Amino acid sequence: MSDFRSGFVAIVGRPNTGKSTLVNALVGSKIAITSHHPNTTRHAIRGIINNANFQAVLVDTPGVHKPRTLLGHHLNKVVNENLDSVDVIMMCLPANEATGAGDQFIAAEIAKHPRAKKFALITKTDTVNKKSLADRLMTINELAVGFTWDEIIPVSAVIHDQIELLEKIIGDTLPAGPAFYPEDQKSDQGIETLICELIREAAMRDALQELPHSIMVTIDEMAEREPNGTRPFYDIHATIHVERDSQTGIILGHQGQRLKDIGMRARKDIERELGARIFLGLHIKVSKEWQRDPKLLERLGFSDKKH
Ligand SMILES: Nc1nc2c(ncn2[C@@H]2O[C@H](COP(=O)(O)OP(=O)(O)OP(=O)(O)O)[C@@H](O)[C@H]2O)c(=O)[nH]1
Ligand SMILES: [Mg+2]
Repeated sequence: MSDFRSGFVAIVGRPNTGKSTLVNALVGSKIAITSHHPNTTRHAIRGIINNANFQAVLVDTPGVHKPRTLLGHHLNKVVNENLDSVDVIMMCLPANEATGAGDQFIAAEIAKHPRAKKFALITKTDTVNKKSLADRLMTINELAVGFTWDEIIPVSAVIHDQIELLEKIIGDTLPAGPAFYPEDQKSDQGIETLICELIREAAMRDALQELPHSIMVTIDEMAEREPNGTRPFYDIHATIHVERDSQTGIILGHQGQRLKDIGMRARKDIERELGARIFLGLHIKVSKEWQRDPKLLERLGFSDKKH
């Protein structure tokens, strides 16, 4: 009998705690966009670790927070739905931040899933010294009320510290079972979604305070050109949606320079992920209050039925 192992691992935590960066490090490929702004991740994204002895399906989730908009409610719902059926729950707690009410809320949610193994990951360990890490360990231990952490593992995705160890622990923890996805697949995300995400990441990068939350990206058209050379060539037209008229100017920048920079950055990332050359045409549109519009949210995949 084969001793192959497989299973689902949910990555949860407050916004900005390093969940997506960690998933990318574990999968070894950029499948989820990251930024220093909270609430970067908006959908549950599956990233797949394919090892000779196991397949782990990591579910990167949106950071849990107090929702202020319909989108915010959907994000929290996505997390809860994803906790129901997983084998392992990993909660990310940054080494350089204290435990807060949000963490207690998440820990209480985790406690409702007795079947799942529970890991606390102290993320961003490169930002603190040994002494603070030891203190942080104590507070994280106390966070588990009504359950105990199966492991508390300090990691740094940025300097790749303890990532291999974490991968090994995940593999050892999963139950016996066959692979869920083909072994060359790294994510469940469609290519068009990934393209939208990479454009959103580029647009978010130097954006100020609340603008990142207002940005949403859709693809208008994507077509492959007649083959001419060794690498495929795609024409892609996408729209960057913002919520207010004033935000159009911010995205455009002086003489359209900011939009050009966004396009250049996104094009590089997309070409790398597609293994193809592309033309990227970016357009800006004001979609007022899209975060509060149930119809628009549903079109974007934030419906009650899907997640
Ligand atoms: N120094 C350091 N920074 C990190 C590390 N991991 C993530 N970060 C930074 O922390 C910020 C947030 O990272 P994300 O991976 O986007 O966090 P997230 O938890 O997915 O955030 P949401 O999707 O908004 O919930 C980014 O600026 C990352 O570069 C780490 O190991 N070390
Ligand atoms: Mg994220």
